[in-house]
Amino acid sequence: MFIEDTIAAIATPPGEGGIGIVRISGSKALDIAREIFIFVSKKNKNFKDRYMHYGKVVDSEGSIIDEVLLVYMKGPRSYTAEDVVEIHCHGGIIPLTSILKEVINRGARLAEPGEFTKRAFLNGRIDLVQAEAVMDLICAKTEKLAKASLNQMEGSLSAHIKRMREQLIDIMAHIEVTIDYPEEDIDEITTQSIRENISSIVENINHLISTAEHGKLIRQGIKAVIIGKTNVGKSSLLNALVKEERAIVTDIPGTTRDVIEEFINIRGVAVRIIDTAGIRETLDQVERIGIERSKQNIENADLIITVLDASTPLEDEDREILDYLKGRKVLIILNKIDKPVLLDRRDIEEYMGSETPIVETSLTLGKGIDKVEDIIYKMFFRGEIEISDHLMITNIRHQEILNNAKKYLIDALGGLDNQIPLDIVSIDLRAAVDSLGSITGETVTEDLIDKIFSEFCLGK
Ligand SMILES: Nc1nc2c(ncn2[C@@H]2O[C@H](COP(=O)(O)OP(=O)(O)OP(=O)(O)O)[C@@H](O)[C@H]2O)c(=O)[nH]1
Ligand SMILES: [Mg+2]
Repeated sequence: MFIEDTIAAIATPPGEGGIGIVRISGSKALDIAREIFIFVSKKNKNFKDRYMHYGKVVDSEGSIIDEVLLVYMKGPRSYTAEDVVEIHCHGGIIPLTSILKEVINRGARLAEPGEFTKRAFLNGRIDLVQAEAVMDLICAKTEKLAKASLNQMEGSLSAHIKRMREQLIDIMAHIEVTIDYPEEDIDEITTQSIRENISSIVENINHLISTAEHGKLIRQGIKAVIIGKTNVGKSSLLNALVKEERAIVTDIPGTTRDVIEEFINIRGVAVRIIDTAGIRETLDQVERIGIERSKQNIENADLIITVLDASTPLEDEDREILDYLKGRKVLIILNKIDKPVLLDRRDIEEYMGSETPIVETSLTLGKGIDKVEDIIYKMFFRGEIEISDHLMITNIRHQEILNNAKKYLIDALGGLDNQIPLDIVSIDLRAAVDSLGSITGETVTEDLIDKIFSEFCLGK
């Protein structure tokens, strides 16, 4: 595909900053640079490929807009694989928009969101997985997602998908040969080896799909809800985890009335933590609505952190709450252990089963918080996943496609079992090959490409 026009955009976020960057990509990029840029140096008047040039940007009347550094990257050795010019000016809205306006006046067009990366893809410099990973890296709120994205940007997932696709194409070629020479009996061995090869690819896909659950947690974070009776220390726990006085803490039962939400980062994993109104029988209408909300929040939580007051024996109200949580992912906090402890942790183990993790804390003394974080992390990331050497599916689009490809392969295996002619089996294999190709973008529609890139930010 040949892309004719030259695009431009402000590549840095809006607001004030030390530096702001206007980026230009396309065949006119260098001409535009020549028109608006004046070299300060008397000796050098040439744009050297991938060098920083110091000078001034001027408008059509010759008045100076800003003092800048300009870098020219000749295609294909640039982000878009086209000629790219970046103008590094002062990071204020006026210099940036004035320079952009000047660039547009000289023949560039305003870029659409993600269009620079889309060009990198259309020009064949990166594939779709890598392009999507760029956006994931930009939007990543945790180190883990950033790391997984970086891995994908470097092409590890793409290479893996490509390999599976090539293996399938090999199998199809093999089948074709067999069909072309029907006189040579298709022996059992041939079908057997085809079956084995397909099975091993299915296994491979299964493995990738199995990483998607982690991938989803890494991308979206964990939703954890803190519940318990009134006055047990739920808001104190939220504050301790957030490390600031976010929620009001008092010794009056029923202090928290509404749901309070915060994001915390536990060892690179985003946790959305929600403090709720303490659950108790009450006639207070506002409090009742709060309690109703507490219960609603429990429904779609990944983790329910139940706080109990260790200085009072287990009461019916506690048991009611615990009953409500059976079969869910629960972490139990025995708080206020600085006071004489009247609650026996064995009672809880007996009640909830010995696998339910229990942590003892004194939130007023700041004891046990590390342990809470540790357990939350381990409940979701058992055996410490090292993303650097693991392929991981973090993108729902990829996950759905893998599921589809797997379905086709299972159909193909079923066909082999039922002695369906090989050329029919081959149709399923072709469908699987096409599916896998749409992950990396080898087989993909224009609509899908537009949709993916439209979700990017401007200037990327
Ligand atoms: N001794 C002791 N007191 C604590 C501890 N943690 C919290 N408290 C006190 O218990 C009282 C209630 O704490 P909160 O964090 O407001 O409890 P809550 O569960 O959010 O209460 P509601 O919002 O009313 O449901 C406050 O006076 C806290 O200072 C602890 O570990 N030890
Ligand atoms: Mg509270």
